[in-house]
Amino acid sequence: MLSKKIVDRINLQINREMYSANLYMAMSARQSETGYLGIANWLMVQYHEEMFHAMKFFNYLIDQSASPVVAKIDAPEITTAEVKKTFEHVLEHEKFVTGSIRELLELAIAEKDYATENLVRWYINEQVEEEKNATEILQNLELLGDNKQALFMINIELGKRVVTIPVDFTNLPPAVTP
Ligand code: OFO
Repeated sequence: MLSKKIVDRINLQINREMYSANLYMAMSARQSETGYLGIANWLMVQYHEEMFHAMKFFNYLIDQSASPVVAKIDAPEITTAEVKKTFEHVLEHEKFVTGSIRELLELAIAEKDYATENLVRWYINEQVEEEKNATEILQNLELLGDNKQALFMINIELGKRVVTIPVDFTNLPPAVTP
């Protein structure tokens, strides 16, 4: 059985994952408006990834006979459609999420909650990937230069990204199986 502290903290993380999903969906909309449909695609795939992250925690609470809470999600603040600034925002946000996941892991360890610890370690690994993806895009922008030709190429490249998570991620096997 999970402690109330752990359940509350997982519910906070569900909210943060759903905020992440909305943030990337909003960024995707801004890129579509400026014609960068490949970049918009990459961000929309990221939206699906984030909903998968949220749902994995949601299912874990269900598996543990605890109650997931679907709370109010803050509206994402997007101040620019500029591509480099957008990916700087993505990286900054992912670093925030990494910190949040680390906090959750530390709580699980302090509570000797080994099942939650196992689950959260999956997210620790996932965050390495999340930060790496944003860093690589920023490095490519640095290498190619932040000009229209470079952005055109990056737009084509990011347009190739496809969703690799299960299509129906609401129906996962027990969440402790990463
Ligand atoms: Fe982008 O990793 Fe979840 O939030």
